[in-house]
Amino acid sequence: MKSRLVCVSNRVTLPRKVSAPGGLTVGILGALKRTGGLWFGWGGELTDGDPGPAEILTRDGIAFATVPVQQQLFDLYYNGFANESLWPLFHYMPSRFRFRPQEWAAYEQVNRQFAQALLPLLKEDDCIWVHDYHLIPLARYLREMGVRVPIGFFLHIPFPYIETLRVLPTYAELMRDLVAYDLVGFQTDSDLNCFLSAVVAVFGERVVEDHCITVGNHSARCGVFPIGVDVDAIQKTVAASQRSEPVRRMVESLLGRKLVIGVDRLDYSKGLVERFAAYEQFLETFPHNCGRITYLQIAPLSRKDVTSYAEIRRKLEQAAGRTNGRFAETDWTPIRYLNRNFPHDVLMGFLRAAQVALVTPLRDGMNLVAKEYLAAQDEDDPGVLVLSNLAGAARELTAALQINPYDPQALGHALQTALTMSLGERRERHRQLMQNLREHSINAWASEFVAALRSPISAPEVRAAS
Ligand code: ADQ
Repeated sequence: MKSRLVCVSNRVTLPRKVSAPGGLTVGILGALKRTGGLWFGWGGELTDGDPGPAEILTRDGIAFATVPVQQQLFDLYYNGFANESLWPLFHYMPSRFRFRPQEWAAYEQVNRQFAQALLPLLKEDDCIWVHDYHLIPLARYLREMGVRVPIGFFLHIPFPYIETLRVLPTYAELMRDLVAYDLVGFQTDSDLNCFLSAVVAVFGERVVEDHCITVGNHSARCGVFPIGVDVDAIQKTVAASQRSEPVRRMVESLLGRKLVIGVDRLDYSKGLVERFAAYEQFLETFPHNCGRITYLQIAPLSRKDVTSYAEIRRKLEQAAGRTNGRFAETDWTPIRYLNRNFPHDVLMGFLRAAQVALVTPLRDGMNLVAKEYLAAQDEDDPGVLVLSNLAGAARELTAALQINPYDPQALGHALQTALTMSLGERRERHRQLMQNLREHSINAWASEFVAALRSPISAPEVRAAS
């Protein structure tokens, strides 16, 4: 019998409680639905005292084990070190980066508490898969507590080049913690190469051989595991959701106008401010589109307690108000801007209805919305994806219309090209993109990572960086 899979992430999304959707939730649930197992992490509660043992709820073969985080640590750990130090730096935005030693200390302490709470739940032949930048030190603490089972780590966001990473005063400690894993996985070749640049800077060239890093008496492997989507499941969902009330109402409200869509968590890395500015410029440059297209931007609020997120929210409200004030007619609004979550099936129905998707992050580990949009299309009459060349997805989705998200003119021209593209070209691009999507599915992502983690060192299935 295969060993049990234990996934660990900062936040556990309990069944029927998807309030803050994100790519990580989609990925972990996708992996655990296939194999069953345990998902451990923060359940969303804060406590004044000791976090205590995990609470466990079992549904459909998955055990959800949640712990609270201490009130006085949460803000420092989550809003502070994770989202004001690591997130901006790993997204190559050092101007948004800040470092506070007490936040780093809280980050380490929460990781230690996670390890303590996970320890009693572990079985001898488990295999642990830790997700994302909130939990980099977890393996080290688990090892110190005597855990000997394989522990892997997957980074959902980009890994920066060493010269950017060096901005972080504790970068060497983070590198020490990363190489304490048995397997470290990245979204793209470029992230893996950046990681290796940091390994060499911290430990020297001699420690790396064939994507195996040996420090002291421990060896860690590293590889590329691009996350994907479940194409068949999305197509099934779309078929049903097209007839659903919210999707029908939205489509009817377009009155035959073409729909341009954006779906992103409200985050500065997603390039929304730049996208809104480019759309305003687009309406100026190509005025015949006025009254003929509707841009629907869905951007649920995230990380509300981080200052820079409040600032970007204000900027977007102003930009949407300005564009609508400037171009709207009594019977037409250029931008519909919504800060809401939608059930997954409704969202897929919206994506299907759009002739163009704008996915223009300033930096992104992968970007699942780009892939979901493609999977949701009608292959006989597919829409066009306008994609940032700074998203991890751009490495695979080369048949999308790729642009630099900082260049408003390029974005405007790509949007115009997308709106007027012939059916033949749309079909051909879509065909190529779908091939890619099927190759790098969510199933391939999870099964390849877990197989590599379970297999002994020098696993051939760990893909090398090119
Ligand atoms: P995110 O930054 O959250 O993920 P993304 O990959 O686009 O970004 O995933 C977002 C997910 O949330 C998608 O599945 C999307 O459908 C869903 N979603 C977004 N808005 C929604 C809404 N209003 N209602 C319902 N669902 C919504 C991080 C990294 C990415 C990486 C993923 C997965 O930042 O680069 O692709 O993890 O590894």
